[in-house]
Amino acid sequence: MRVLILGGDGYLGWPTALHLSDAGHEVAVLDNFVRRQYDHELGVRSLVPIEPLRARLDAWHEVSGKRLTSYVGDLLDAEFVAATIRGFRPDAVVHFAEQRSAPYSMIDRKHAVYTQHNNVIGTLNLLFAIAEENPDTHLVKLGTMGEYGTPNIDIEEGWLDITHNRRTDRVLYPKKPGSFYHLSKVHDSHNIEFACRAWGLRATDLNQGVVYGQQIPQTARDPRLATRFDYDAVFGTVLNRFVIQAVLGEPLTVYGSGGQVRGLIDIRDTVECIRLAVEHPAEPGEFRVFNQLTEAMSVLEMAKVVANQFPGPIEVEHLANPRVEQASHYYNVRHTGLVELGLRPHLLSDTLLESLFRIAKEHRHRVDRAALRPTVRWRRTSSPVRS
Ligand code: NAD
Ligand code: USQ
Repeated sequence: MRVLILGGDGYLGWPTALHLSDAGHEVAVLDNFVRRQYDHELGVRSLVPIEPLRARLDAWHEVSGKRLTSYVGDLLDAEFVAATIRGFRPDAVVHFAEQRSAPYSMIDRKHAVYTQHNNVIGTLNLLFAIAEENPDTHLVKLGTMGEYGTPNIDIEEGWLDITHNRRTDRVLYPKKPGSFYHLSKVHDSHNIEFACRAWGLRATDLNQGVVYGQQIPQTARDPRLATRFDYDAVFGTVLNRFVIQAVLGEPLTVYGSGGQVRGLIDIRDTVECIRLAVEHPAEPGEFRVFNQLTEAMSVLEMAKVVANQFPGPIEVEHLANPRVEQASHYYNVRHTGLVELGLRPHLLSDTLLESLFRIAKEHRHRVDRAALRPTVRWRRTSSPVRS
């Protein structure tokens, strides 16, 4: 299949491109490198050094004999998006290309507006380009489990059958997201569902949990193929941060009591879920939703898993929670769709974190410890990005 990966220079987009190329698909990547600019803005860098896209593409050609096509440009440029769809004529478009940090979206008004504009308008431009240029294209869109929040009822896969005053209907599952970033994903989901209904587009919305890990077999084939590994309080995700904090001998920063539960997924399962979604497209007019997580765990349990596996003493520090989130709550998520398509998950409980500790150790000299402490506070309308 011909697959276009939007955000193909990012943490997840790059390994996904290699995984799909290795599986025999004809792959193109598109990116505007804005993620590399956020690093400059925040004064941080990926723990593992990453090559420029051009060097990555050459390295993949050298080790695999396969070439990926690249498109450099912005999803906010509607003509560029349309021309890319017209030129590459993808069977599937995998859309990772959004500002994806909740703390970044909560820095201040400017960052909130940027996040929603970039994400919502970029996705709208894409929907119009697909509808006008190649409406049979299957859109595989990265959503997030955070769209649902933490409701006191079971979380279904995107849709909910409800009976109200003796009448029954199937509605999009109610959303209660916890940041302006997570809200941007809710807005996207509604726009995509409408485009499926109005124009007969086919789409799969993947509500993914928090990703951990840094390597997949394809990126491990050459150091020039490495993907990024973020540890800072704005872009680092919780488990990756705990691993790096452990290696540095820093306390694991649990926000609040750590009772908040989140869905988790190993990066090796992320790329496999995308392959499964691409190879089993939604029907024309269908807005299909999968919950892309493999297990759910409280933040304190995650800290305990890291502490138990780390071969040294670990301190857990409970910080006053900078976010607004429920400290203890019900959490029960259905996530059977991808397993039915053939996913065989790597569970954290069974995975050795040893290789992640090794990667973190190798690059620990690149860490800026000051960037580990959270400074963005949800209850304020403006926060500094450094303490
Ligand atoms: P990332 O920031 O590393 O990658 C996103 C890429 O998209 C970057 O390379 C960036 O330059 C590019 N991009 C952003 N806006 C663009 C635009 N307007 N035009 C062109 N390119 C643009 O993020 P990631 O961690 O790889 O996440 C990818 C997707 O998966 C995001 O949509 C995110 O919301 C979702 N997701 C991530 C996680 C996680 O834990 N990392 C979990 C659930 C969902
Ligand atoms: N947390 C800590 N300590 C830390 C960092 C985080 O306790 O040092 C807690 C947070 O309070 C939160 C949880 O860990 O309860 C997850 O935080 P996170 O920063 O790892 O993840 P989040 O902000 O939710 O965002 C990440 C990705 C985002 C994706 C989302 C999936 O950055 O792109 O959409 O995970 S989900 O969480 O399912 O919405």
